Amino acid sequence: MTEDDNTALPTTRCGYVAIVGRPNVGKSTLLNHLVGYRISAIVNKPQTTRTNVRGIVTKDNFQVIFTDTPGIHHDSKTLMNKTLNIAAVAALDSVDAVVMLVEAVKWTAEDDLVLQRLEKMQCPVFLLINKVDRISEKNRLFSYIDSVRSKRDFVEIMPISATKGINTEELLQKIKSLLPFSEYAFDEDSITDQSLRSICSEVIREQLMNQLHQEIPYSVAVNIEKFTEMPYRTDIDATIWVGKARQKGIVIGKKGETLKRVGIAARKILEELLETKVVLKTFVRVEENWQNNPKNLSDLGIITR
Ligand SMILES: Nc1nc2c(ncn2[C@@H]2O[C@H](COP(=O)(O)OP(=O)(O)OP(=O)(O)O)[C@@H](O)[C@H]2O)c(=O)[nH]1
Ligand SMILES: [Mg+2]
Repeated sequence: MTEDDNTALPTTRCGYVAIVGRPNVGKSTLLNHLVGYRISAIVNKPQTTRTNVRGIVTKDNFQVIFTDTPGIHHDSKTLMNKTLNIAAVAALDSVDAVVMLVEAVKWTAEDDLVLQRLEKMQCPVFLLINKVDRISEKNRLFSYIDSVRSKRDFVEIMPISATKGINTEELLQKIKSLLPFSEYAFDEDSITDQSLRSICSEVIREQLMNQLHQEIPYSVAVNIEKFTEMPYRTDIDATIWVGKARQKGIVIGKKGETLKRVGIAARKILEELLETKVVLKTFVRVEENWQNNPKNLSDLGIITR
């Protein structure tokens, strides 16, 4: 390399980071917090995220492209379950760093499964102990940190809170210091690879998952049939798929109450997101056993190839 080439090195840093962990540990919450936008669905139930979702942070002189992934889990009952695990592992391909999330102060068999998936990774792996805002006895946290130290050679073990933003700025700075010097891969104002249409579909699914119980949250999918942006209004028609005929009545609820609640909550969020009036129409359709149908999964963007 000549001296001239040296002086031509970019002063910016840019790189790719995968966010992985078992279901419900707070991966999507962390992504949304870091980006400062509601990109990924957040629900207090496992297996919320169904596709890899990119969120881009551009700050000072660096850019990080984070990928939020579906929770890595043991269940492989359906083709969708298997696809989620495959997607999470695929996100590890050619990243500059990985952040693995666990929940303070637990360690489960699925956390071990995540570690196994990371076994061959050569890049730095952070262990983030999330939800520390719930831990009042700090000694419990310290002994937990000690107990996880031997699990792998982590570049850093950090207690964080994705909801409260505890240590998240420190995390960004540590990630930054590991990134290669390079031009930005995306425009400075890009924040995601997701279309507005799919972000809106995820808002509706998030509200459905919040309102539904037992196996139903995992049996619904949302397909946007119409998304028409007009100067003062956006019209959205969404079809909610259920996997079995008996689930349709549960989603609609007595006198349509459940679906009405979901519609009101989703519309409120959509109006804030789109900064316009939203007319949301929802329809429920039985798409028998869609979780095992490759065509259905492909239409929903869950199978990408
Ligand atoms: N108290 C507390 N709750 C949190 C924190 N981070 C996330 N949560 C909650 O944990 C639940 C799961 O969060 P998600 O971000 O959907 O978790 P996830 O890891 O993306 O889950 P999957 O997509 O199912 O794999 C939600 O109820 C969040 O509000 C945190 O720092 N503190
Ligand atoms: Mg998620």
